[in-house]
Amino acid sequence: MREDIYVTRPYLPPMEEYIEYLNQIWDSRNLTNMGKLWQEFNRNLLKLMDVEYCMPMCNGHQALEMVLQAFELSGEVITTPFTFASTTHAIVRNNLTPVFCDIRESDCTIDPDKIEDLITEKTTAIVPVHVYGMPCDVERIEEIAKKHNLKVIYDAAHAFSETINGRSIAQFGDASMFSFHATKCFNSIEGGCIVTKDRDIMFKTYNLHNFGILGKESVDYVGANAKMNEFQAAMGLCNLKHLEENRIDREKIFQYYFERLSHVRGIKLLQYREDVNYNYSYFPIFINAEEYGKDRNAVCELLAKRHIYARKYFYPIASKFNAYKDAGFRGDVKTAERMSEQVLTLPIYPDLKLDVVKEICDILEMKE
Ligand code: T4K
Repeated sequence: MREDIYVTRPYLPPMEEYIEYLNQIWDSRNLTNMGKLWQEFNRNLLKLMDVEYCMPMCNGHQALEMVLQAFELSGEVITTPFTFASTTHAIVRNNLTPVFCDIRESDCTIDPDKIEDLITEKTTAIVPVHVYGMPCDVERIEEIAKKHNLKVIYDAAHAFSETINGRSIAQFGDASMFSFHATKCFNSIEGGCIVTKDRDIMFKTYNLHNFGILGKESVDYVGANAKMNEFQAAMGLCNLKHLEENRIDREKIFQYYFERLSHVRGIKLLQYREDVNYNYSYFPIFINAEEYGKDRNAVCELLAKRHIYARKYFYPIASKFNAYKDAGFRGDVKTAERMSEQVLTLPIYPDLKLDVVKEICDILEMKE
């Protein structure tokens, strides 16, 4: 019998490549606190993303929380509910109020046409999400932010290494957070980073992530511990070497799904742009029960019976979280609600066999 199939599987480099770095750690006895491997990893990230400042951290969530704190925001932050729990939690844990903006049907990112109506005198920032690695409308968002004097902090957890019209996605907004979690297209076991062109924000985020310590005898901010250790940095360094070959392997799977599923009645795919170099981390499909004849949950169960574990990323949407049920956060998000009830993200990872992808497409085309 074939193995169980999950929505993703972490890429692991050849073990001897990791062991080379482990030898360096054993020699140096430097395990954490911005050591040599962390520094080397950071230099490589800076080059790859073509940004002024970058800082690897223990995970993407902490990175987002810290950078939001560094901006010293107050009041309301406009964001999307169509995302992982981390985005809104990072806002709420900074004592900010999320205001939910609806998404575009074409790519599930925040709808720029709906942002301005939500701006009040309390609004201080926009936190859009490049969900599934689909770039937000960065130009429109920048225009709106400039006009209303708002900060833009991207949750770019899914968008590592992407480019828009040849330009690194990391260059947009006042700052961006990328996740290097095991389930992402690039991993440092757990991990993430912040990028920005603002020197002061980077300086402050750096200090915040190390307890707010400024010098050996000076603690200037109420920080936390969000440091990336040397074992994580080592995995990041190994995996960077395989980034492009992995992207190419995922692209093949993406193309196969796309060709087979784009014509299935009742299944909708997102609109992919010619000018974006995608990382192909996710393959979301949207099932219209009336047209397809089965709803999303039924399809999910059908696949699970064959030991194929697709996921409902992102259901429920953040505005429906139990955690926020008494919070009264505002926002009319009908498109996000509908899309989240229809979505199923299919397995995609570099070594997923094409036979399995074919099997999934056969099931979805109801040939079996
Ligand atoms: N913003 C956004 C938009 C995000 O999507 C995320 C994280 C963040 C912020 C925060 O970034 P981090 O702090 O995580 O760096 C997973 C991930 O844990 C999470 O990182 C990710 N988003 C989210 C979309 O997916 P779960 O709870 O669905 O993961 P889990 O454990 O169910 O894993 C999914 C599948 O992956 C499993 O069925 C099997 C496979 N898997 C997983 C792990 C951890 C493996 O094969 N090996 C593994 O080690 O959240």
